[in-house]
Amino acid sequence: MNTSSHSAFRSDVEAADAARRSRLSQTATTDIQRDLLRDGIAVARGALRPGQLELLRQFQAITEQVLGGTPDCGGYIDMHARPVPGGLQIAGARLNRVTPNHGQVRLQTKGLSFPMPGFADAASIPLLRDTFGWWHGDSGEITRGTMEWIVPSDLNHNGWHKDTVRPQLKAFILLGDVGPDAAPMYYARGSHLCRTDFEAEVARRLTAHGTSPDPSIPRRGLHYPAIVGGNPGYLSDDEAKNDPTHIDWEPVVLGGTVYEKTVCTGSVGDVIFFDSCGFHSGNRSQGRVRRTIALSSPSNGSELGVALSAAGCAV
Ligand SMILES: O=C(O)CCC(=O)C(=O)O
Repeated sequence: MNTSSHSAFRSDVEAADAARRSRLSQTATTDIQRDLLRDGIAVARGALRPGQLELLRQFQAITEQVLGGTPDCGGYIDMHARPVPGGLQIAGARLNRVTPNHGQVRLQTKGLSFPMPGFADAASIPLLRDTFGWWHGDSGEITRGTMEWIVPSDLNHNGWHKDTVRPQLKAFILLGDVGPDAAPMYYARGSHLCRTDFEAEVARRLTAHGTSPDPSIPRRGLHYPAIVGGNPGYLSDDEAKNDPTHIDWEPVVLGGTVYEKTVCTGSVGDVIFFDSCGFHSGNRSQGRVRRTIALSSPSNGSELGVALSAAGCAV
């Protein structure tokens, strides 16, 4: 893409985002939807009953057994399994450990050759379908799930960052209780609206570099992306406190702006929806393991497709 088509692309993407926000605010009917638009985050307590999570929780527990115990290091799980009548036959699972250890373990639906037991049932409850459907203007199908464990480590897996410059909905289902010692996520309320110069500056860095590491940005901090060279959506320690030693509910200062924050503690069955173009941060486990599944629907291409076509790009 040359410079002029890149600017045309940006302005079309911005127009598509503004159109989407306007559609969302006109069609919001629930408190969850209104909270999401205002704060960038909304918490639905007790959204899933224990019975609706049983298969997912059993699968997470069996994965731990096959691994030989609760993971003690961050990394990615490869699982070899196949569906058999009435269940799943698991031939083995392996944890590909990361160095340095950041404490985050992931098992992704997209890397499995079989449907993750319980995923479709949990993802199809009306609250999740309706919220994703409202957000994307479609049937609300959730296409991706990442089962996660956050285990104790010396390094935070994810300091303060924006995932994208464009609105993007994610949801966490808590598969176990999450107290302050189990790495609750932090979210800076209102930061998704990109109203301050600093928010705009981080969005500009992300637009310019995408997710490629940008060596011109100082990357200090006791969090994994700062050490391995994460993308410019991550804040360095001069801009944010990336590795708090204890969890608190005080406002947070990011790039000089003070935000109220949401601390994502909760009980099994709670669902936390958030717009990941706002600032959010992982935390280190202070002893207890966090068990969650993160849901998203990244295949939504309709509005981006319109913007790309308008900018003369093949889609
Ligand atoms: O797992 C967490 O606490 C942080 C999640 C996060 O940073 C993300 O989903 O982008």
